[in-house]
Amino acid sequence: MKKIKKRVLALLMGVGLGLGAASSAVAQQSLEDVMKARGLTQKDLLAAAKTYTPTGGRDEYLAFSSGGQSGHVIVYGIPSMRILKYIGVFTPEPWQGYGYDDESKAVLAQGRILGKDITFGDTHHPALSETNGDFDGKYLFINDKANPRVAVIDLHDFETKQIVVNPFFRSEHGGAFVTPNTEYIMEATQYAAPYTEDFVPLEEFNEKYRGGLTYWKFDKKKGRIDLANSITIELPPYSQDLSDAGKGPSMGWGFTNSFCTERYVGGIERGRPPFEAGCSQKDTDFMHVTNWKKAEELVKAGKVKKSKGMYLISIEQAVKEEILFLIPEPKSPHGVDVSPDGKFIIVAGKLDSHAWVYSFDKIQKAIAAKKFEGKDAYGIPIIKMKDALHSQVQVGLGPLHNQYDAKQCVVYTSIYVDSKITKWNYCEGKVLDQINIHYNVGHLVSMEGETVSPDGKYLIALNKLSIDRFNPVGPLHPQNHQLIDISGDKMQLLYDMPIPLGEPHYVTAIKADKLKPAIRYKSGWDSRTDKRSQWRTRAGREKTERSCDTDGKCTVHIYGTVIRSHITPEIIEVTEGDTVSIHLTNLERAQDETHGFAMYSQSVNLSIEPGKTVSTTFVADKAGVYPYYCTEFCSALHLEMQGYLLVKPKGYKAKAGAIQEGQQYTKADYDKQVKTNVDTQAVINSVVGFITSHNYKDFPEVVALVEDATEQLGFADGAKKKSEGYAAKKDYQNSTLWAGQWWQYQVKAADIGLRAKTYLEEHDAKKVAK
Ligand code: K7E
Ligand code: CUA
Repeated sequence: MKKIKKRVLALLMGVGLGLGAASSAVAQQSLEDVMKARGLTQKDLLAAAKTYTPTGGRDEYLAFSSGGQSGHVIVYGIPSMRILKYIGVFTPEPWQGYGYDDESKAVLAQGRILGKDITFGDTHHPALSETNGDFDGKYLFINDKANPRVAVIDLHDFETKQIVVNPFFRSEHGGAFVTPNTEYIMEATQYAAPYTEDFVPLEEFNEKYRGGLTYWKFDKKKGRIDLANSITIELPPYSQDLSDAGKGPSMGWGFTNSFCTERYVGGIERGRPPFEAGCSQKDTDFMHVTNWKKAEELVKAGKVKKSKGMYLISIEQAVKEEILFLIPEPKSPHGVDVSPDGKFIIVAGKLDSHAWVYSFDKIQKAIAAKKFEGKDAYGIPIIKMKDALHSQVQVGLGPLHNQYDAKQCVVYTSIYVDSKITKWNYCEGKVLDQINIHYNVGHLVSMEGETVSPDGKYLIALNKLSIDRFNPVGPLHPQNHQLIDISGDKMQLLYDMPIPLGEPHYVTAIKADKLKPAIRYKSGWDSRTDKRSQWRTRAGREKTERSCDTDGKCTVHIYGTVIRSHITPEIIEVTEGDTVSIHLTNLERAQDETHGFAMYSQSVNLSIEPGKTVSTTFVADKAGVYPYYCTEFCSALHLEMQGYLLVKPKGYKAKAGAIQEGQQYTKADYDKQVKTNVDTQAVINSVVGFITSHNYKDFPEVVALVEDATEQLGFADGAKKKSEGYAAKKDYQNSTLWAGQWWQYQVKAADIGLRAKTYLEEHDAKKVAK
């Protein structure tokens, strides 16, 4: 205690730590010295200069990466490649309390399948919401391949708000892809399965197994997917793969790849050739062309029946209404990507060395003229490849995905087998440049490359293998994202970033200034439903309510608060067998003042950001003592942010007598504490003097800090009055303790004031006449 006081006071007095000497020693080292010592070339230095972001610096773009098997989303900055956040989506994430508080458990519960909790997701493709074909920075969607689900993340707070389960599919891959005004989110199956929940033998694969494509309706006002107005188009049991939505002239249409149009069913253990052989026999597979605008009109005209809560268009109806067509595409294709102007669709065939460029105009002409080469086994008209193709370009062995540049007609294709990126011109069919990748690149992403106006600038290769790029950490290697400068004619590799969290199939990158995330919640906010929480409470209104039903089952609701640095209540008493619901509201208004809440043996960890109200509910089924505490180091007295849940045995009779303090205080103790407080106040006043004598109002960050400090000083004043009240009654025990609390608030105010002072100094604030 004494030591802390001394240290804080030393800081307040501005005692230096001798950093000046150390920094001058660093300055004596020249750039050449460092290059020599670390074996760096001029090229390395240039790359470093293009990515290095000095302290306090910001990134130009933010990337949202799939977290693969982790079921999360990873957020990082470009070009610094610094990871900023993992967002819990399909999987619990304790730091955010995701899956540990009642509110987020309800979100995860939306993703239950066949009555089971699914606490894992295989995330593949994140997609940002769009307005007029451009990213608007409002929402992010991501799919789960293992369980056919799509999640909605609100970029106002970077939290998962909704999970929807596809009622027809048993797996999916072709999601999430949005239409140009986020009217719909596309999600296509991968492995065909019956639409019914019963057993269907594989002998009936062709007749009863089905693929499909769901257009999930997005309600932009509510920020939620609207199942009741979503549309599923039944598709043949081909393995549908990725999708993309048309734009510009192709607005209203969607494009979905497929593989295994052979409809082969394996059985290696029965002596049958495996799936991989049977699914790659034909020279071509099918691109599915769907007209969602027309499907929507059919729905509006009342022509589409509902099934499992949404609209379902059968293959038969889709053919009859001319909203579904097929076009042959290169064998076992992967990416399908619509050009920024909406005129071309590029498909890369994994088992081919070509990228195929289709012309939307030609596709439309063939449809208008009803010029088809025939029908597939399900009666779907097939447009002749030659009638739809613009060109075929040799880009390398095993092309997978495509991303567009800001430069006209320029596209980048990931070449998996050759471990390369190929830059080429799709209008003229000409390869422009190639760069080696380490190794086996899957997806690639350029800045806003999926929109009507790509920014170019950077490209990231998302590699399947990292092999020798990093320090070895055991047989399971990190993933490798490689940053490439594409601003010039030649691509330049800038940086390798290891990602230690699942296979990040796809990334989408947005201009950072389009995002406007909140700093705090409105007070008493349930962030998962985006409404004021029914469990919120305010300072001084904390309460405990216990109610029992006729069977004698009791529930205790605790309406509590957290603020630097105490949890109210600090002592909770319940009886064995009670259901306990603790609801905590963070009263802080200051930036970054999150408190946590963890408790012994209950698997509870809450993250309570400023303004938020979160709850945890459990049955106190065993009598005992359960300490709880704050898990965020929120102030110097953070360790003291603690409390006890006391679970009393049934029928327990309280013992007589009060809680005995370990220390007894006298008038001398009281006087000493008051003197410290008076001295501290003098220092605070000098810091306040410094701040107010400068143009601090020109710095919103400092204004916020000053507001916070003022609030702390208000609390200090309250404690001071209590302390003086007890002193007047000569109760030096309570007067000393409250004087201590008064000092705690002063320390917090001083801490904040110093942060404000440092900020002003670092930003060369001007002195102003008062
Ligand atoms: Cu891994 Cu888009 Cu799922 Cu390709 S996907 S690599
Ligand atoms: Cu709140 Cu530590």
